[in-house]
Formats: sequence, structure tokens, C-alpha cells
Amino acid sequence: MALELVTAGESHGPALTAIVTGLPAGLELDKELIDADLRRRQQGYGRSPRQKLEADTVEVLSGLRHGRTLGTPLTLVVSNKDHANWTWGMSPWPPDEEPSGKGAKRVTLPRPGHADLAGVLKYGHADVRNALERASARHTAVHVAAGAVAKALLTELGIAVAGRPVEVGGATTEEGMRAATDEARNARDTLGGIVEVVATGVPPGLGSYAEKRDRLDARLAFALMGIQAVKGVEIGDGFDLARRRGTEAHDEIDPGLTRRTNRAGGIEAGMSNGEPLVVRAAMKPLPTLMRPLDSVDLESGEAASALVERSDVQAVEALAVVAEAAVAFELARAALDKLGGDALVDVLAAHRAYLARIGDRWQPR
Ligand code: EPS
Repeated sequence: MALELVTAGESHGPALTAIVTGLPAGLELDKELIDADLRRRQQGYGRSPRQKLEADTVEVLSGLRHGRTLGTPLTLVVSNKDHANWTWGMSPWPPDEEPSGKGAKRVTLPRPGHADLAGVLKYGHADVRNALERASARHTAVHVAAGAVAKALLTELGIAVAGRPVEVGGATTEEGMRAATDEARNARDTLGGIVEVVATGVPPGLGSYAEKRDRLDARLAFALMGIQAVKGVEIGDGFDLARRRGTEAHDEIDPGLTRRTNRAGGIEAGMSNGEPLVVRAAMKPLPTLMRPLDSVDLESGEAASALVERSDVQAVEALAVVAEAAVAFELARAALDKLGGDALVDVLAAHRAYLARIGDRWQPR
């Protein structure tokens, strides 16, 4: 059974949930490690006051006993503390009481760049909130929890995955990124940026050239483009390769099977090639603005300014953690496709056997 993930939950509903299927039995999970990634996701510079309200931590409802996976569906839950302010607004059942708290008022001013307009048109909602609650990047929290589980499996296989911001609002140094964030905050504006995820210890042969859906690069693009606000993904030298000649674009093979360069970002023909995996994702500036863009009031049909709500100035550091989780999950999926078994010991035995077969020709890097 392939490693799969399904999630549920609204931004201001009671909780976010992820169900992970296809994990082998016997994998040891550490709540502290999962919670540490949840905290990392919340900590970036330029985050909204919402992050002071939330203290994300994982709860496990199934698939784990005494810290080890059972090989059955694993249910991860991250609660929304802010839900306490939205009990009327996000009540699943028709509330008995008079409207109170947040979400009591209908939202009719769609924000350009968010799910608001296409969401209400698609689903026939009268309240934009019905679209924006699920479209919110809040639910990346539970993807990060699932990514932490995937990383536990990858650690067993000697694979490490790390994401970091490389650009915020055009700035490429930490100091510059903070200054750009401060400037945007003062101008009551928002920023985007670029993150990079690198995975080391990835053996050659994860993914496949045989079918498009199994290509590791296609899976990574799918996983990263699926994250809110991501508008571009590149692997290795990506778009820049299109501007070079072939002699300057590929990675020559040395007798030890090492490469002098890694322009391909560790993937050739949809498979890992044994070099470090290097993937980048570009994030657009966040669409919830304190200086709203022109929009339309869906109730009156008249021109109006878009909805103004508290927002992050930028969430690029958060994206780095979310992208790391997405890459980890896809690598774990590809690893289990290649080495899969019902029990972790079977996965590890298959891993050892595979490395022994290619081992004299490939060393982890
Ligand atoms: C988000 C809007 C903000 C962010 C939120 C994503 O939420 P709120 O409207 O409640 O202030 O803080 O992100 C999170 C809460 C989170 O944990 O990442 C959006 O519209 O996508």
C-alpha cells in the first residue's frame, strides 16, 4: 500500500486532522520531534499575531501504540486554540444562541490572490468565509506533522531533509530579509520569497521514468505546488538550464560514480541519481493586505476594497518548514515504493540489500 495522506479541518474550526496510511509497523515516533517541527513552522519573522494564540502540538488518535506505529492508519490532530473565539462563527451545527464572536458577520469582499472569489463561485457559497477557512495556509500545520513522521522513516534510511529560506522580498541575506520584512510591515504591505530544500543520503533509483505519476520530480512539483501561495518550483538549476548549452547543463560522471556538479539537483529522468536532492519553491506575497486592493462587494455588486484582516507580513520561513515536510513525505513515499514492506525491519532489510547490490558503486552523499 502506497504512503498516502488525507487532511481535514478549517482554519478556525476545532482542529486540523491528517490520516497517514501505508506506514510500516514498528517505526518509532517521538512526540517531541513532531512538536519541534510544529513550533519551527510557527516561528518565522513576520508572522501574524495569530501565532501568539496558537501553540501547536500533535495528538495521535490511531495507528500508534507506546510510541511505535502499528502499520494501521495514523491519525494526527492539531487543535486550533483560536477556535474558542469562533464557537458561534464556526459551529458545525446551527447555533441556538444569537450571533457572537468572530465569524458572526458574513464576508462579501473577496481578496484578490486568495480563494475567495473562485471559491464562492465554484461552491455556491453566500459567505466567503466558507471558502477561505479551508483554503487558509493554517492547515499546513498538519502537513508538517505528517512530514515529521516521514522524516522519522527517512532517518532510519540515513536520509536527512532540510529546508531554509533563500530569498525574502528579493533580499538574500538574513539581515536583508529582516529589513525587507520590517519595511513591508511599515508600509502595511506583504512579501513573498523563495525556499530551498536539500535532501542528503538519498540512494539512486527512487522514483521512476516508467510512468509520469511515479517520476520523483513530478511528485515533488505536485507536493510543493500544492502548498498555499507557491507559484513556482524548480529542481537543481531549474529554469536557468534552459539558457545554457548541453555541455554546460549536465553533470559528468566520474569513475567512482560521483559527479563534479549537481546541476540536475539529484534527479535525472524522474529518478534520484545519488547526488543531494535540491528543490526550490517560489511563494507569492500573501494576499491578505492591510492596504486592500480593489475588489467587488458580492452583495451589492459595487466596487469596494477587499477584506482587511490580520495577516502575516511574510511566511517564507514557515514555507521552508512546510516544503521540507512535503519533500520528506514524497521521499518517504518513493522509498517505500522501492523498499516497502509491512514491517520496518523488512524495509530496512530491503534497504540493506539494495545498498549492498549497488554499494560498491555508490556511497551516500
Ligand atoms: C492565513 C491567515 C492567518 C494566518 C494563517 C494563514 O490566519 P488568521 O486569519 O487567523 O490570522 O495566521 O496561518 C496560521 C494560522 C498558521 O498557523 O499558519 C491564511 O489566510 O492563509
